[in-house]
Amino acid sequence: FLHYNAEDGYYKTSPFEPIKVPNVPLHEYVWRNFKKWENATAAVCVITDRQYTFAQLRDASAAFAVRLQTKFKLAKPDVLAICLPNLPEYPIACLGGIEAGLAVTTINPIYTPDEIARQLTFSNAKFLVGSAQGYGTLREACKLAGKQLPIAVVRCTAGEALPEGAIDFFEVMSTENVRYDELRAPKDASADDMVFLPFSSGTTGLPKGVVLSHNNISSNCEQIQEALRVDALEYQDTLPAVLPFFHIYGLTVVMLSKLGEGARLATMPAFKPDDFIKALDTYKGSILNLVPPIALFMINNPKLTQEVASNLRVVMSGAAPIGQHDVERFLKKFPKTRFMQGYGMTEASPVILMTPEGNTRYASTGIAPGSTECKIVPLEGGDAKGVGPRTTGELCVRGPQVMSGYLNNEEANEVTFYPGHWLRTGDVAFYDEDGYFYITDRMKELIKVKGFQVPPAELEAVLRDHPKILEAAVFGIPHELNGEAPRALVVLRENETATAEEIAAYVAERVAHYKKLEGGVIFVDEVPKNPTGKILRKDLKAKFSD
Ligand code: 4UW
Repeated sequence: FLHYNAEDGYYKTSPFEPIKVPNVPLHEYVWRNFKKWENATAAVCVITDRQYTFAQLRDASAAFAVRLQTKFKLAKPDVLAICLPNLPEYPIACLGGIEAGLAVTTINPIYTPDEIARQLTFSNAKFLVGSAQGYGTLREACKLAGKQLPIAVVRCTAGEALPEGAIDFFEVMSTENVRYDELRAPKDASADDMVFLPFSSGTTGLPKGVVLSHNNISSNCEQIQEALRVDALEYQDTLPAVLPFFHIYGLTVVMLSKLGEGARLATMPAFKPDDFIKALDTYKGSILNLVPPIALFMINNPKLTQEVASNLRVVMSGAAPIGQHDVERFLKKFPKTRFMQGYGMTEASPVILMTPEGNTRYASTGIAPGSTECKIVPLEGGDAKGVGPRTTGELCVRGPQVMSGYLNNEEANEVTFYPGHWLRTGDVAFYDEDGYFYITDRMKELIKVKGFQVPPAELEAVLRDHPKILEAAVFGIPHELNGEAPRALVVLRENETATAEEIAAYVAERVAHYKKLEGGVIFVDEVPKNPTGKILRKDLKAKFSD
């Protein structure tokens, strides 16, 4: 599967069959086989046991879609924002918005009002779905963004009151008195229209809107299924859904691809050891998508025995590197599971590589799924031609899952793609003679904490707003459990003094907690830069990581 041509140099294609691009609206794709399992449970809350069958989930989504159109007068190209923890209602909000013809932007529910406001502004969202608990934060965010959005809230427990001014989500998804025949597909709808607008910092700078189409996401679901083979009718798979749905990994790989195959989602609003164990034990979790810190938790927690996890047949890790040694320890403790690794990024819907069945190369993140092409380009770029096996360079990818580009950002698109719509991942990798890829480093400035994106530019902007700070540079240092931790170099203004604790606390107040300067603050006289004023992050890492 290694090819060569004059334009691309060496590139790898997939050993899997090419996938058929579904070319239908995403909600139709997800529900395409739902008749086979309509009375099975589609989503259940591990905390409250509140649950929906596939038929209930589909009907509630359609009801929500009708009300978005008729009551709230929303239509393509409006954007729906969802700022929810993992709840069984999440897919209702998401697929309902899509069925109404809207694009969906998903927001991290632990964001600060400032962070939420920024995404509301960038995405130009017209309607917001949140939780009753988060309502105050959402109101504040709307105020900061200068928007008066309708906010529908999910009440997670029976006793929870509806906050004043909020719309009851249970009412807008109610199937009572709904006129489904009033639902209108957008006139000029195409499966190449934007369906999701998640945010990613890509190779550099602040978060940017990633335009993902119906076909991008449904193609990726097809690619995942080809390698993973969920079979609801044979295995009645349950997926403990602990990875957040707002992140592309949870959204596509966990929520949409699994609902489309008839698996049951056991949702958890946050990672809590006891709930997680309950999802495996009581709810019989059989397929589990996780990030490396959760794999470490499973290895080290004595309560989590092979017996508790006796239904677990597949485990898939991704979003950050996992050590070969940890995979081996995992398999020693859970020998009956198939351990897979996946690699991807928001800009590719996200899956780019997956380890196939029977894989024992645990240091590898796998091979290209169906219809995906990969090449390794020398780090200095040059004419962007791919190199042969066992040579490291930047991994570039092409396929039906790759975004069309960042929203309204030609400048970023220009540097993110090589000619021929090859997406530059910003990751350093090589492949072996059999086409297995190995991620060895990250050349982009992004920091990943527990698999979440922490863009240094965002923290640098927060630091620069501090009255005592003249300049700042942020980079990642290795962290045993979380993978990486952000560390800041800070130059104070003349005659100012400050302590590291004071600066770290200032940042902590203004960002979601995983973005905190866990790696510490170092005061310096100047930040090392190249002649054009660009921060030399590689040098910072080398010089200030100890
Ligand atoms: N090893 C090393 C990995 C790996 C990795 C990602 O936040 P984003 O944009 O996106 C993600 C997507 C995670 C994901 C996708 C598909 C999949 O199958 C799976 O696991 C089962 C996980 O996190 O961050 C993208 C960046 O995260 C790093 C890498 O730097 C990439 O560019 N990354 N997966 N297995 N590093």
